[in-house]
Amino acid sequence: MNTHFFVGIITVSDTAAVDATKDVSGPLLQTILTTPPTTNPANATSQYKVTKTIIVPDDPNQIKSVVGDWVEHDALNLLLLTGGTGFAERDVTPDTIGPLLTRQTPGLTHLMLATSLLKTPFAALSRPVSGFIGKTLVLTLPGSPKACRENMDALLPILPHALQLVS
Ligand code: MTE
Ligand code: CU1
Repeated sequence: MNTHFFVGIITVSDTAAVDATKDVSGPLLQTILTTPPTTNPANATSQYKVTKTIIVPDDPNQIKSVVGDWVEHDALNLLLLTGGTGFAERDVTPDTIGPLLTRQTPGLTHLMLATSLLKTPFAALSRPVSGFIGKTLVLTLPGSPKACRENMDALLPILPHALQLVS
């Protein structure tokens, strides 16, 4: 089956919000999702179209406003956020997204943490949440490119099936 999934990517970072060239993880996530099947077998039966990208500072109101706008107007199948999942005071991404979710997907959160912990114990310092806002699947990834890569390695094989179930 050939399916198209529409994707939005939000980079949450005070640093990248003032200097977009500091955003490595946002573009990396886009590259991972749109890498052709020959080099990324997990993408073989699906095609991701990244239709929305933005950088916002670690600010709950700005995160909420973008997520609300995109979910309402852009019919996204998947919404990825990267950054702001840690223990610092300004890390507010999961706390902002959590209350917006209409259905939790604890299995996906578990998958992200379990596979990440096999790579590094520092994965315990991320506080990811995941779930649906309506029909949009929302995942909060850590900020580092390495962490994004490791999380996507775990998620990519199951994402098409997950997204097909609700589309
Ligand atoms: N997860 C994976 N898979 N690989 C990593 O290197 N780094 C951790 C963690 N999750 C890491 C990871 C570290 S060091 C931190 S501080 C937290 O993610 C939070 O990152 P964030 O605040 O940038 O979201
Ligand atoms: Cu860290």
